[in-house]
Amino acid sequence: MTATTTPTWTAERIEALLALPLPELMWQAQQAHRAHFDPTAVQLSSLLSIKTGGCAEDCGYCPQSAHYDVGVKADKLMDVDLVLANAQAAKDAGASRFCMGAAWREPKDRDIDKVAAIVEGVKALGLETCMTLGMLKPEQAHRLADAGLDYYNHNLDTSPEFYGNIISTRTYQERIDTLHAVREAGMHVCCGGIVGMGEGRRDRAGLLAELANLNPYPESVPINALVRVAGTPLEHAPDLDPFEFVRTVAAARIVMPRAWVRLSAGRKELGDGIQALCFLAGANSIFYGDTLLVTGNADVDADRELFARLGMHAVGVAGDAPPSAAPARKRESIPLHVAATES
Ligand code: SAM
Ligand code: DTB
Ligand code: SF4
Repeated sequence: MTATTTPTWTAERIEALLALPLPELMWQAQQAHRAHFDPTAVQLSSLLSIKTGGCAEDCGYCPQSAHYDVGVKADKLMDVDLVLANAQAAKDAGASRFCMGAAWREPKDRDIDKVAAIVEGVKALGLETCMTLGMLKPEQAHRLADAGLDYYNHNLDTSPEFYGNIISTRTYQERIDTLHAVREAGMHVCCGGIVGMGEGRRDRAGLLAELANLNPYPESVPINALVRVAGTPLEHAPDLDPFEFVRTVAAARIVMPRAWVRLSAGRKELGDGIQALCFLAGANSIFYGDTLLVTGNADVDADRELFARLGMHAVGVAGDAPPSAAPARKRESIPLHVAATES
């Protein structure tokens, strides 16, 4: 009997996928999608910033970095009651997962006590929980897992080669170390990146290769389209052909066939046509609700209308959970200046 080997996705192989004629790439992605998922079903995650602004890191895309003058006020950690009210509203609106983000380089040990109480409260509402709090030490990851945290989001953002153009205060290896700590603690990994920061196709392939070769690969893969915020170093990042975004989603589906591939930041700017192509390319999750962390998201009514036009539907953890009511506004989306895209 011959031993089977796990295929290894190299950046070269993925770059070749990205270069396929679009109909061929879409066909391969659709086959991978249909092997594991209902292609008409989309999972809804709702996002809340539980600690906004004033972050010590210098991520060049981020409106929450203290290094840039963007007009985002630094807040302290939100009270648990307010988080729970937002979580209930997200659940009522049809979300199955509640994702909470904090603008920290890394949480302090005393922060972990507070966020553990938040995790317990949100779980008790019957929602899946996800947090993104920056770098984690192994013992912090274990404490979050013990509190019942289902997913931890920590993105690699781009290829190892391009990374140094975007961030100087945290290394690629530190991100991988946090992902290992999350995995070791028994939580699901949510890890993806950003498209449109001036990187090349080879960098998009390099990011996907890093993700696909995590063993196991992430259960959840957010693909963000850069939101160009005035005041950040990437404010004037060059326009990217939106079909490159579609290609990236399709390749993500092929190399991580069982993952939830999430259309994340930048959906509003992508427009209905490109989003529809992304769903056909294997995207099966979105961030749903008025705001992302501090910038605006696609409108919930527009999302419902788009799903209806495409004959698609929302799924929850325990079966279908179609959106029933608009989520309550959690905080005013800050009127940051977001540059228009070419599409
Ligand atoms: N501070 C934590 C961290 O960096 O891990 C958690 C929050 S951070 C905002 C989560 C992710 O949001 C980043 O890794 C990045 O991929 C994405 N993100 C931030 N600003 C963005 C922007 N302007 N456009 C697209 N994605 C963005
Ligand atoms: C992810 O990959 N995208 C989300 C979530 N993980 C935390 C954040 C998007 C942020 C977009 C810009 C903002 O509103 O701050
Ligand atoms: Fe801080 Fe996260 Fe923004 Fe980087 S992406 S500046 S770590 S909040």
